[in-house]
Amino acid sequence: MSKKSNGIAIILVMAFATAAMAAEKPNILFIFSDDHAVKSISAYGLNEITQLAPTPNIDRIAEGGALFENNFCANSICAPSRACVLTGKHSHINGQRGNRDTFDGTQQTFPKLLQQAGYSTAIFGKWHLKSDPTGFNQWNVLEGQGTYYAPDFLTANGTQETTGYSTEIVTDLAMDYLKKNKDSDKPFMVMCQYKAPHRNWMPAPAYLNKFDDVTFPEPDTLFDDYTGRTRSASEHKMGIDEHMSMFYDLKVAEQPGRYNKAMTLFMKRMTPEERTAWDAAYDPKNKKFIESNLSGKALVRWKYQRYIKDYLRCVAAVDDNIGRLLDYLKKNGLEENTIVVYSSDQGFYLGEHGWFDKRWMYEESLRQPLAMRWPGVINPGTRIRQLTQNIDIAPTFIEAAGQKIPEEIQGESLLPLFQESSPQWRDAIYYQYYDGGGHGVARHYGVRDDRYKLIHLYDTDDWELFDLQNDPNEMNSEYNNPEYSMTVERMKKKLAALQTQYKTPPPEEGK
Ligand SMILES: [Ca+2]
Repeated sequence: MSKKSNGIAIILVMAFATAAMAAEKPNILFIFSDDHAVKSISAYGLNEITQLAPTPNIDRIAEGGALFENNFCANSICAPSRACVLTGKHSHINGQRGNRDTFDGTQQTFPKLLQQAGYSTAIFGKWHLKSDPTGFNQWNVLEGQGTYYAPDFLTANGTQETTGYSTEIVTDLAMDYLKKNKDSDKPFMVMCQYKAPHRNWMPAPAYLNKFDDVTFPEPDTLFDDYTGRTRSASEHKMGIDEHMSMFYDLKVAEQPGRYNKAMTLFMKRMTPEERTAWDAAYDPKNKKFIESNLSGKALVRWKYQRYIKDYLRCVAAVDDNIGRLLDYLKKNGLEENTIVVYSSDQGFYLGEHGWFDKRWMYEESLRQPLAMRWPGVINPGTRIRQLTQNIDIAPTFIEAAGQKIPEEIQGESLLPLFQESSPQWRDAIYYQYYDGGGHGVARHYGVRDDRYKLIHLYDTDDWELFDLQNDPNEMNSEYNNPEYSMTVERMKKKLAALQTQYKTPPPEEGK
């Protein structure tokens, strides 16, 4: 089939789909977590983590629709990624370059366009954009990063205090909204945005002893020595070995000189019953740890186990609560006409390169999970291999709602990817991280295609090139390898073309 006739076929299929959509606009349930690494989602495959800690409910979304195998964020940090999702634009255009910026809520966003299309819109949970949410009929958002226990919510009517566990409360708020709108003629668009599994990984009471009898295999690069790359990786401040706090991150009770104010305040938010459950779970494990007097690699290994287990305990609660939402849709006849999306703001290091946290353009933090179920439009079991990005979510929802995608949106609607024949699609994605200094990560931008990744650490003018096919763990930059000189040249051209396309300012004008 020629490209032209292929295009016509897609347009015809889309025309039918659009006609069907116009008759009844789909509801949208957008479930979004924080820092959830692709590697810990079993829909992406069984590995050393998911075989011990599967995510059956996220998998339900993927199996009932599409799993995006190559989905990426545009800027791997919380607030910027959220702004990319809302606007469909890169950080330098939407203005949210780092976590310290305040989101300009007067700009165009997909929730505003959906409201104009007749949707009832709401957001519950983590917002993290400082300004009040705009474009929502209801918003109950966590104050700043929010807390795992007894989180305070900001609303249009002031602060709402709660007791209980964040993931469960956010789910309850979303379900209350769905129940309240049950008899409404309007389609809904609900954003259910969990704090979990963000640092400092505090599990819910029922999950405190989950994985106690399990030892998770360590990633191959837990003891990375950072040779093979530019100086920047070695200048990190996100090591499990040195940069995790014993009390705040690892829940070993406070010791003299190890006081952590934030963790103490988090603990004070627990009810007496929650605190009792917490101490009953951690005290015996901590006692055993202190008595073992570990040091060196053995200590790093212990920290890794404590970290990965707490992270996965938080993920397990997210997955269970997604199950509650999916069951509600099914029970109330909403399954057929609701688009359900699961995603997270970026990926995360689960011990790879010895790290926790995100920010880098390396795979673990660049990859962003994305699964989308839409019965009748997306065939169950669909696998999308094209390079997609968080800026594609807004135009997808706008098109699904039967609206015209504004010209200035930089992402692409994902809808053409659901057709059987391959549509024309981007062959590379652009990335830029502006929030220099946090966790020792230097500012950088880069380009990734289906095999290579070129990174420019522009403050020191260091370049890295990775061949993801031969070096999936990104341990050796090939930038100075003469065998890759043609590839470097080609990727630099691609980078320049994307910077022109996305109107990126010269780096010195960035923040
Ligand atoms: Ca995040």
